[in-house]
Amino acid sequence: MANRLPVDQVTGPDGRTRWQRSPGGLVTALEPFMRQRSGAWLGWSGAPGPAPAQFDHDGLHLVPIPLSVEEIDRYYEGFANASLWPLYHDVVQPPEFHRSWWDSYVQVNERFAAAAAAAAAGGATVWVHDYQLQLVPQMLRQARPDLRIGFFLHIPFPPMELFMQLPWRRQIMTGLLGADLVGFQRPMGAQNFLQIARRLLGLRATGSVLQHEGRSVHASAFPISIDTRAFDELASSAEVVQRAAQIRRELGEPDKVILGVDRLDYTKGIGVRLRAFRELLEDGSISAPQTVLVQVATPSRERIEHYVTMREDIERTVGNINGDYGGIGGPAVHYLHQFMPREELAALYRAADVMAVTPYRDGMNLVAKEYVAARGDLGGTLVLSEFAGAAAELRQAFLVNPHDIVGVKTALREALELPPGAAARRMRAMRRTVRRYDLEYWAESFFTALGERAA
Ligand code: ADQ
Repeated sequence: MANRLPVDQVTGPDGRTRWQRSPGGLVTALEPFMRQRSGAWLGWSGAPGPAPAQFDHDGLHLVPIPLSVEEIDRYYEGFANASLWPLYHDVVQPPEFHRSWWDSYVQVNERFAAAAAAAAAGGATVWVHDYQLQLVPQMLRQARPDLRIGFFLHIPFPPMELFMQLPWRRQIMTGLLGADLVGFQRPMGAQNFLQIARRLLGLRATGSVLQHEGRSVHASAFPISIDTRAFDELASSAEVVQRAAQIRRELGEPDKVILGVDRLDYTKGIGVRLRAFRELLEDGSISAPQTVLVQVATPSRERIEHYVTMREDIERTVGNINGDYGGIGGPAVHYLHQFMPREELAALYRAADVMAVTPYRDGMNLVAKEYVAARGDLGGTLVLSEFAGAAAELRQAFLVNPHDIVGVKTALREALELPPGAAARRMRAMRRTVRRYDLEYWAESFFTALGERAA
């Protein structure tokens, strides 16, 4: 169960509607996993109003849950994305708290819990995902004590000092404690959760196990990953390799290509990257169009004000850089605000000399892992923020503090200048990590731990 189903309803040019895979990290991660199992995926269809009946799509059984226009506004864009999202990402933007948003969050969580209670067989396992549904575990346990309940948080779980700002901190904690197992991306998330449970609720903890209402609740880290083998295969296919060469031709055969791929979100540090790139051009360390930056920014949360102003800022900066450093038919920054097929993304990864991933805070960041998976040719270097969960595993990347612009510039320069042999050594080591700790490993270890906990 997740806020969103893995599909969107789209209307074709002929006026007929059909379902199409939806973007985002959670869907990318879970879709291949669900495909291999029987079971249902419960979530919102992405459109307001009454939900369509349950249906099968491309090997998945989908159960749509309705959201009204007002709920999309208050529960989703309000409480989930303007209260919890910034609060859990180190308050890089100030979170807003409104009681009407909270009331809607409770109401929608009740609806999701009721839908899971109705759909689950006796003694079934329910896996609840992410910050939109933190109250569901407890609600579901009340309705269906026979179920085994796991919860996984895809974004960071904040330190106590920040979490304590939340007016409904007790309710959120109690909601999560309804699960048998609460999973986080990094050990720090689990530690924060355990500390808050002890200090705020006075619970007893032994290691990573809390005692709550006569039950044990286990909290631990399960770093998410990708279907590495599938992505590697895709990126090594003749079509993708050819397309990568064609992309470089279309870019005007530059010496070096730097790439950024992100949802257009203020946590992702797109502005940091642009600033560093601009300063490198300014001080003559690089020049355009010999070195270009390709920035793919996926449209995201376009009705939320912060996102609108951030997009304007980024697009103005791109315009400034191109005005100052571009030539006719040769921009310094190639900026694409659009969704892309997986093949095209894989070709871009394959065409890039340096992948720049510079979030201020990120649960994991699958783009970093996809880039590594795509480089079966052992080419390319990765510049990665220390504040992305992926930094704990991809130690051979050029790790940077995105708040330190000088450090980001230095890392970009070093990554651009790294000799191919040294780059290949780093890439080989990172590829070993993402091949071993792939999506299947993640899901299996979560399920094994859940089985052991609830047995
Ligand atoms: P996201 O914040 O969405 O995920 P991320 O992990 O980087 O971020 O995943 C983005 C996904 O979308 C990647 O699979 C990427 O390939 C895809 N994508 C990006 N731009 C695209 C485009 N233009 N067209 C098509 N696809 C595009 C949240 C958390 C992350 C966590 C994931 C999974 O914020 O920290 O890693 O969940 O847990």
